[in-house]
Amino acid sequence: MARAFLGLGSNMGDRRAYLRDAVAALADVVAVSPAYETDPVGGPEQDPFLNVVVELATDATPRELLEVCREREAAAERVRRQRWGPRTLDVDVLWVEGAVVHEPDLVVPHPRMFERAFVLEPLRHLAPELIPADWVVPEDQAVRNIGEL
Ligand code: GSY
Repeated sequence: MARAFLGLGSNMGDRRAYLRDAVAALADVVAVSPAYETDPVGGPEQDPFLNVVVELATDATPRELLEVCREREAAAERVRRQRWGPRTLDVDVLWVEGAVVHEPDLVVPHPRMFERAFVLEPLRHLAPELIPADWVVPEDQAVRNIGEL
């Protein structure tokens, strides 16, 4: 069994429901971070996201986890009209214990996770040892803990 973390975000429609439904459908969930309301990072002007990080104890490979992420996005009838634009659900493989992957459609650990407050602040509740010692939330990435999902 490996420890693994997935990042989930939504900024369209009933954000909480999209996240709750996705988490409920995941196998091997060990813990769910508090939900964070977060400023959008990148892309066009858009509404704030709700983000959570989920911890799994899993035998799945990173690629199998990517498939799980895609299935959850499809189940949310993911709408995304623009690259980096608003979406009903985004699910990313963030980190898998012992795994380093560099493939065109899958990079693990996630290449931008250590720059993103919407990942690191929820992750801090589950795996504080993964947060860089010098990490501070950038001024342009406001995040607010809104409690249990
Ligand atoms: O990469 C995940 C999708 N995404 C997000 C997100 O989940 N939260 C915030 N705050 N900004 C984002 N920009 C993108 S793209």
